[in-house]
Amino acid sequence: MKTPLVMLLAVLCGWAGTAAAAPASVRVSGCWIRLLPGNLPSGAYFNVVNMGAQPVDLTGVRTDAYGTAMLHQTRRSGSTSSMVMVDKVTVPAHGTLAFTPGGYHVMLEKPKTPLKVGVSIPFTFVFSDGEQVNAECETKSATAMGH
Ligand SMILES: [Cu+2]
Repeated sequence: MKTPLVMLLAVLCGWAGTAAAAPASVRVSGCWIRLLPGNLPSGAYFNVVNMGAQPVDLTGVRTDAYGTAMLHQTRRSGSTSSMVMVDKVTVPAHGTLAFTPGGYHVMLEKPKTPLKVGVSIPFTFVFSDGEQVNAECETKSATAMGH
């Protein structure tokens, strides 16, 4: 009886060890949403910190609160600015990338339920190395400029 139990434990521990092997290398902090009225798209802003020795790409954002969540970049040329969709945003090794009004943001469209200022919405940030980071994003008024 003894040997099978030891083997079983080894298998279980080995599996658990594999699942926990990769320590989190990225962190998302200070996430907030500039909530615009009605069906206007809202922007989400946050900081991504890469503690790893390799650059990592943010490739997508998921939330149940909105129908679509896309990575966007605001680009200025002269006095006009426009938004473009981007596939990924690279966070440098040992670096921080800030998503801010006027720069990178996550464009949120089609809210599934009406949202109020001052609530926290769960988001999942998906990275190119397979890591998925959960963070809460706080809704703020349309005139908010960040922290
Ligand atoms: Cu946008």
